[in-house]
Amino acid sequence: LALDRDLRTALAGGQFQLHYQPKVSLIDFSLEGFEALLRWEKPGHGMISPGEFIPVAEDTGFIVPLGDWVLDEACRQLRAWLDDGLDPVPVAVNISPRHLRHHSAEDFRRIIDRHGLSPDLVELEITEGAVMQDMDHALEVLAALKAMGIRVAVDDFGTGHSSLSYLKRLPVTTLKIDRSFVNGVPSVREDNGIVSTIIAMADMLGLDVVAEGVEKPEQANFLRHHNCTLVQGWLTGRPVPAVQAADLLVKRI
Ligand code: G
Ligand code: G
Ligand code: NA
Ligand code: MN
Repeated sequence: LALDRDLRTALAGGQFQLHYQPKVSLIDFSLEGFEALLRWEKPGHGMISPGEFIPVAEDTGFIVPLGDWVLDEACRQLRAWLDDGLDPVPVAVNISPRHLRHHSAEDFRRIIDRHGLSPDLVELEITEGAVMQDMDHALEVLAALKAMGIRVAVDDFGTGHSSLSYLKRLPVTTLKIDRSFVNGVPSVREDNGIVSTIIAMADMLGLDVVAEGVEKPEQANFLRHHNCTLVQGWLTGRPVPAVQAADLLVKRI
C-alpha cells in the first residue's frame, strides 16, 4: 500500500508535527489544557489530514508506532516547556482503538516517565468504540492508568454505543461532547436536549465535561448557562504549532 509506505517514510523522516488546540474555561477564558493533533506535511503534496491517514494506519497497524511517537512528542514538548521555565497545562493525546488494544497501561506510562513528567500533565483521549472493541482489556488498562494518575477522556462522546451501565463502570475523568451535537446548539432542539443531558449526566457521575467544536458565541452562552465551563473550538482557539502554543502559556494568568 503506497500510503502505508509513505507513512513509514514520513515517521522516519521527521515529517510529522503536532499542533496544539486550547481548552479554555468559559468563566474567565483561562487556558486549561491543550489537545495535541497530528499534522503531516508531505513534501510536494502539502498537508494531508489525519482524517485520511489515521484510518489507514489503524488498518495496517502502523498506528502503534505512530501513536507512540505522538505521545512521546507531546511529552518531549511538555518537558521542553518546563525546562524553559513555563508552567504548562495538561496535554491530551488521541489514542486510537488499535493502539489501546495493543498496549498495557505500563506501555503508556513508560513513555511519560522517559521525560520525567508528572502523570497529571498528560491526558489520553479514547473513543467509546475503542473501549467497546475489547471491553475487558480497556477496563483493565483504564483502571491502571487512573491509579497511575494519568487522566483519561472519552472523546466524541454520544456518537458510540456505550450504555449508561457501562459508562458507570468506566474509570475515566472526562467526557468530551462530540461536536456534531454542539454544532446544532442552540437552534436545534434535539441537540440542546442531548448536550444539556450529557452535561448533567457528567456532573452526576462526577466527571469533567468538555464541549468540542464550539464556533459561535451563542453556543458558548448555551453551554455556560447549562454549567459546562470547559470548551474547545475555533471560538476560543484553533490548533496551533508548538511555538504559538508556548506564547499562550507565556500569556497565561
Ligand atoms: O485535526 P483534525 O480535525 O484534522 O483531525 C481529524 C481526525 O483525526 C480527528 O478525528 C482527530 O481526533 C484525529 N486525530 C488527529 N490527531 C490524531 C492523533 O494524533 N492520533 C489519532 N489517533 N487521531 C488523531
Ligand atoms: O475527533 P476529535 O474530537 O479528536 O477531532 C478533533 C478535530 O476537530 C481536530 O481535527 C480539530 O481540527 C477539529 N476542530 C477543533 N475545533 C473545531 C471547531 O470549532 N469546528 C470544527 N468544525 N472542527 C474543529
Ligand atoms: Na480527540
Ligand atoms: Mn474529540
